[in-house]
Amino acid sequence: MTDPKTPVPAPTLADRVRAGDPRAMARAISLIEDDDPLASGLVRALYPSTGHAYLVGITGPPGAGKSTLVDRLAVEFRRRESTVGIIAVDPTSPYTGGAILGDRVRMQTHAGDDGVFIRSMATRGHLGGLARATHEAAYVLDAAGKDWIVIETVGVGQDEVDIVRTADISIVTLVPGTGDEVQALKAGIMEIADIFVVNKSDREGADRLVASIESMLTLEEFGPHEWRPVVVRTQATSGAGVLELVEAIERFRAHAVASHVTRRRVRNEFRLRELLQARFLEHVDQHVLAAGEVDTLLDRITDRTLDPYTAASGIFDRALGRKETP
Ligand SMILES: Nc1nc2c(ncn2[C@@H]2O[C@H](COP(=O)(O)OP(=O)(O)OP(=O)(O)O)[C@@H](O)[C@H]2O)c(=O)[nH]1
Ligand SMILES: [Mg+2]
Repeated sequence: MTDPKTPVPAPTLADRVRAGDPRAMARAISLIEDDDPLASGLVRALYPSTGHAYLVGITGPPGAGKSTLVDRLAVEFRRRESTVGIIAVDPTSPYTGGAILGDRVRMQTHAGDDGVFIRSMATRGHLGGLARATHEAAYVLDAAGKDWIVIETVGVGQDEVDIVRTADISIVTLVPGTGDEVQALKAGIMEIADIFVVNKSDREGADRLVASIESMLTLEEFGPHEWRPVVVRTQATSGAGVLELVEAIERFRAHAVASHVTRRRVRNEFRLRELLQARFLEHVDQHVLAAGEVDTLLDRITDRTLDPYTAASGIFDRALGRKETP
């Protein structure tokens, strides 16, 4: 029995997140985004409550209609009485008003609906890596009980591609008549697709794009797979094809139970390695390197009186408390 005079402790931020409080969720993600010292404790507290949500990664060239499509997906998930968290990794407007403005516009579609939570994340300024921050934000939404978490990234950088590659399902969005498929091939995002979306299928060239994706899928390096990627045509502005897309997602989800486990392991490996890297570098910065030492080393490496391997080995040995290599 608790003593009636003992005040009931105020709910922690983690408690409030678990209760699905949107303000707590927003605050939690901000802590993560800011690399706040409180963030790691928060993630630790939330982690046991994660693992329920299904993570949908969606990527593609800038302006392909990803956000419009994600909004439509959210509507469709809501119709099925599932809750949705959306993380838009914003490439264009880190720390400017752009992301926030975009959020506001998108929020309007789901205004007053607690079943949808939307958040933009800036790509720059994450000390521990963009993937880390995004995955931790996904933990927050997961712990808050969201059934689906959709992460939108522009398929331009390795970080962005990795985020989508390690989601439970990876969707690549392309647009007719823009030579997207060639670009996407170069960026290495064709290989990661479980589903291809040909959006803006109202435009000319949709048939050609579908055909060229299909023919690419017959190439050696794209198969044979446990799952053969499917191509879905959509028109995000009207919502045409979105039902087919959700059905394709459901099919993949039902089909790919085994690869689902593998994906999560890959994602966890990413997280673990990222954290180790960040921790090690932090340790080196704080406890190993003397003030101005990096500059001196860089000067020497630049004028070639020292090679980077020797420099790194020396720092590594000192970090481990070994005698410095001569
Ligand atoms: N004609 C046509 N326009 C579309 C379609 N889907 C989206 N658009 C338009 O394409 C433009 C870009 O849409 P967004 O949803 O912002 O695209 P995005 O891929 O999220 O863009 P970034 O996040 O900036 O890379 C908007 O003007 C949309 O209205 C479509 O199916 N057909
Ligand atoms: Mg967008």
